[in-house]
Amino acid sequence: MKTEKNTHELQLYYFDECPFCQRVLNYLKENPKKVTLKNINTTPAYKDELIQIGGKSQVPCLVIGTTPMYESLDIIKWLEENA
Ligand SMILES: N[C@@H](CCC(=O)N[C@@H](CS)C(=O)NCC(=O)O)C(=O)O
Repeated sequence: MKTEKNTHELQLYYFDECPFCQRVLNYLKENPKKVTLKNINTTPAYKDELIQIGGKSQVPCLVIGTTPMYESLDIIKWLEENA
């Protein structure tokens, strides 16, 4: 159940060819949220950023404030409940 609304900035690291990323992007298309999209293939600096934040380049990764969350289904569930 939704209790408090998230106040952190949200950033989604992804790349287009990743089916797990598409799962999250499709969810966002149908449920627009204030999330900054960062394509790690078209902007290599975003990949470096992602590795700095979470220590790996796995996508999709939702960064909530400064905290990385991996796993597409967990990300969608979190967005449903908090964003
Ligand atoms: N179970 C994960 C799978 C994520 C995944 O396998 N992502 C691939 C791209 S499609 C990846 O980032 N591989 C590179 C890595 O793990 O560093 C999810 O549902 O998000």
